[in-house]
Amino acid sequence: MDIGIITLFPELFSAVMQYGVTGRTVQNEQLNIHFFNPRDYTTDNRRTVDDRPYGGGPGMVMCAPPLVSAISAARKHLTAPVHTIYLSPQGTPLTQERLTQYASHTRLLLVAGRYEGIDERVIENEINEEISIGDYVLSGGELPAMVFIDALARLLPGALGNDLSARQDSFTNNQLDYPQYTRPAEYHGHKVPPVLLSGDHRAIENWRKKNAEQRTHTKRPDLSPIT
Ligand code: 4F9
Repeated sequence: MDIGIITLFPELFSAVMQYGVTGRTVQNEQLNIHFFNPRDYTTDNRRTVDDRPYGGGPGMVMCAPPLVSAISAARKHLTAPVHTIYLSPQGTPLTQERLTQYASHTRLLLVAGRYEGIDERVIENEINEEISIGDYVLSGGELPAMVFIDALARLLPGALGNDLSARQDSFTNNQLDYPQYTRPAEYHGHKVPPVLLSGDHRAIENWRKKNAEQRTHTKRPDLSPIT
């Protein structure tokens, strides 16, 4: 899979590119990440990427021309068509279900904004989909883009070394995961539920199913499990 990223701060992405499961997918080239920095597509001596909002008000807005030039360069490099996603609080909430769909796309382009946002005309003309990772405001789209990449990379074939663990994750079937335990079997007087030590696989499966349903109901009553 190829992912292009439009960002003023490509260095931030070392967090996902150099560590853990996501780092391994980059190392294996299951995931190829390509950066395009709008700063590199400016034409003035000061390399300006932002300006004051028309109509007044606080903060700055990312200008269309360097952003669109960076997007065009990315499309050319990735060979169009590329599904282009802008990470923003105005977007559709990201879900595990949507991520499983993106995992079969071969080319994605993520646009990370800074400041108060990007010129609306870029959204109208260049963006296929706006995605939000939650109802809060960050100082830029880079962290949401990294959240997106992390959640996606672990779904790529072979990324986990264990395909079962992806299917049993929280939110698969719109349900939370069951409780997990490991050694020691007793910790400060707290015992692991005995059924998990019983070796009775049917009983264990029933216990996990029941507990996943129970905790989804109590902790996340807004979720409707798919059974
Ligand atoms: C993007 C917040 C996606 C939540 C981008 C400031 C953002 C965001 N989900 N906040 N820039």
